[in-house]
Amino acid sequence: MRIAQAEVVVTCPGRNFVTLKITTEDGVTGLGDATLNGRELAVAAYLSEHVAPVLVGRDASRIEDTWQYLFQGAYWRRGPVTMTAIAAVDTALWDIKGKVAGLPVYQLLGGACRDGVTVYGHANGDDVDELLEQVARFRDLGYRAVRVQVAVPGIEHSYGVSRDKLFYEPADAASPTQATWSTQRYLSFVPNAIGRVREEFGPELRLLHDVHHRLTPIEAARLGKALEPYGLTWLEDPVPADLQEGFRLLRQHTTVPIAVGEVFSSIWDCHQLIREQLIDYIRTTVVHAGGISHLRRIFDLAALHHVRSGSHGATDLSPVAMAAALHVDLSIPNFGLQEYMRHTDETDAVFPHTYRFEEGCLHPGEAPGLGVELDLEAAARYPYRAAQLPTNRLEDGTVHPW
Ligand code: CS2
Ligand code: MG
Repeated sequence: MRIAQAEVVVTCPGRNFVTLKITTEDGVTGLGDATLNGRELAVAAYLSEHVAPVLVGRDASRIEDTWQYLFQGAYWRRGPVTMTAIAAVDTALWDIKGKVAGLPVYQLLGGACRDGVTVYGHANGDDVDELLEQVARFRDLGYRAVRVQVAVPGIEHSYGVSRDKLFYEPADAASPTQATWSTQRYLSFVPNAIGRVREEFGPELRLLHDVHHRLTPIEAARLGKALEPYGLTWLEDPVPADLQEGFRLLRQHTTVPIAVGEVFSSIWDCHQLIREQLIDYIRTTVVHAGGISHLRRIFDLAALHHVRSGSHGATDLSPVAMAAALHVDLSIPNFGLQEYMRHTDETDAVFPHTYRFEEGCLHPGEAPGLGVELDLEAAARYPYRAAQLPTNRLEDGTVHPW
């Protein structure tokens, strides 16, 4: 089963997506998401210039061998662009293997470990009252877990607060939007806001909060302690995770569960966090961390160390990545939670899919492969539009993590 063609499709049905489509000589097709928000064309060029030419003629059934060939063969290892490109190839080959076998990918991964994949949505508000309304809306839609974000008075463009409440798109301009940050204002406002949500919705609804890499370990420890009474499922990206041992300090001070990993591209970015049990949820994704094969490797290491999965699932990951994530989520023993931000109708029309949301859970469906297709005609109606993620500065003008 040789690969006959590998095409890169860039489309913008509301936001940019890069998709790799691999076709075998017998006409079986497989899809892989290759979207890296704000850097889409770098991955598209990596794939079309350097990867597609060496895929043609290779045996499509040799998934692990192809992964190793692309990873070790490039010499320049890791990094988000490389790992997103490899992920797209890996995912597309799993899709093909499933279609050839006539089985959904989760069956090839060992079969279902649960009936559905519990997901969380994003409730956010310009103030606490609007946040409470939005949490109620998500609860009424059937969600059992909700991420809560609120605008902090005095902070312009607070992270996680969106205009359209169902679809969150931070890459909102061709030149990065400028946001501001004040740790003092944030720490003095957010714990009470989350306390109000817990008080209003009772103990059962699972609540999460994303700090988006903005605190130092000791500041994050203060936040963690303040949030302990509200029983969060997780506190996400409390500090930038470049320094893995930085989490030790935070861990010594608080019992709030910690989740990190959406910006990681490999097991080497998180092995210390996992081995030392410095985190509770690893949030690597199928699209940015080397595909289904490498994500499984990370989650297997995590399973040994009491760490659960919590894959990133923002709107800037296409339905192809969402479907692939669901097959992995369904089949691993240490699944924790899956992020689920809905796509626009235009995106869903470009990527028709079999996964469905019911009573707070997603299920990938029973179609062979991933259960997602790419409508090329629809995709062609939405040309690429330059869009970058915001940057962030302190009140005195110093650059700070966004
Ligand atoms: C976020 C993302 O979903 C999340 O947890 O941190 O929205 C992130 O900001 C975007 O994926 C960046 O592209
Ligand atoms: Mg996040």
